[in-house]
Amino acid sequence: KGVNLLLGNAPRLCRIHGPDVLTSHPFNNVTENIFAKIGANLHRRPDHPICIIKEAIYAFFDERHPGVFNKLDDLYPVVTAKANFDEVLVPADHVSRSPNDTYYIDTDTVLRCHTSAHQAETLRKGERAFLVTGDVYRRDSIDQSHYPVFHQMEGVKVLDRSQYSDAAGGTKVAEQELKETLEALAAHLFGTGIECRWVDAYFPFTDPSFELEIFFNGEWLEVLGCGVMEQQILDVNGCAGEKAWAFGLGLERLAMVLFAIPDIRLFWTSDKRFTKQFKAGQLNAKFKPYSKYPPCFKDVSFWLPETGFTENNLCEVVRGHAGDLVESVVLIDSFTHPKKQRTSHCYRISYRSMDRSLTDEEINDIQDNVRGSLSDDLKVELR
Ligand code: FA5
Ligand code: MG
Repeated sequence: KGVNLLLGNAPRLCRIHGPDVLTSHPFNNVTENIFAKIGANLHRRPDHPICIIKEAIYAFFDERHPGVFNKLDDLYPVVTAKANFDEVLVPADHVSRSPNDTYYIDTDTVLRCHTSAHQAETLRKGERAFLVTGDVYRRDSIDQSHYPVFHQMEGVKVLDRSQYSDAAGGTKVAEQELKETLEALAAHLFGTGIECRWVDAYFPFTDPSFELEIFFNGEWLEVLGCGVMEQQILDVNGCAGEKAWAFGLGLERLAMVLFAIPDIRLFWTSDKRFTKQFKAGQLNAKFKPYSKYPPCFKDVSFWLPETGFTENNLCEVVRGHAGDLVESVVLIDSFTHPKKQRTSHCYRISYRSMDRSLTDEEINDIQDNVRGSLSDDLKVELR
């Protein structure tokens, strides 16, 4: 079949610059179901929860800093690797650059994996405070809060010179203003009854860096990353010597907390029982689950190939066959055979539709296809 091991079962054809231009490139790892999501623009459908939360965040910034933030929500998700990585100082050997993590159209072109891809170009256009909202794409694990296509809102604000006297002072002021702003945003969205905590983090483009987590459904859920922008990004993009802060919000995660949406796949359903529960401007809706259908668990065990194995490739294979019927993929056992020096993994795949009951037959078919691709494309030895 000539399938690149590293890239799993990717098709080799992808439209890039609009509907008429097709390109094929051996590095392309964009699968059909991912490709089909481009242009869905959930963040621009007024009655969709992602758009509702976007508007609520806009309202917060308009109230706090009237007329200051410029809002962009229609930047194309196909960007250069340079914009996605180099311009935000992602090191050449950083894991996020791997085709295990990022969807590549060719070696120089990716589906943006974060809205930070637009930081540098927007600064170069002369913007000094802006919000960039868009769909982002990542090869990632599968569970209730991870989906390969999701939405982020990037916020950047360059400080006024009058706010600080030297670089160190500017960093302090930026950190403080950033944290105050995001805490006020959380209070604006969720009220003060919500439990939040700051966690130290690392991003190549900020220093210091933080993540904000919210306690939701019995767990700490990471909702955003942020920090004081690296000086170099400002210096080479028309803001020499200035100070700025930046954040990247996960809009699905925020919407899950606000509307009590238990599973990230629901954002993609067209089931009226979901969509009719949300209306533009209504921030107090709480999702009422329609009857929960039973999950079906399937375990799959295999010896890892000597050529290497990554969980993201497994997840991509499962999504390729199951689409949104897969709820989670969890490693439940791993051991290395002492004599053979080979490692075996056992994964539990949970299948569940949010809209209907599944039949044994359709799940068995999907599972057979998954097993087939695992051995044919990922070269594992099924047990
Ligand atoms: C970033 O993407 C940084 N660009 C954020 C940033 C911007 C930091 C500006 C500093 C300055 P991270 O990979 O942590 O960071 O993702 C940001 C948020 O996106 C996460 O906190 C989470 O809310 C959301 N997110 C990440 N992966 C997924 C996923 N697979 N599905 C749904 N939401 C996700
Ligand atoms: Mg993170």
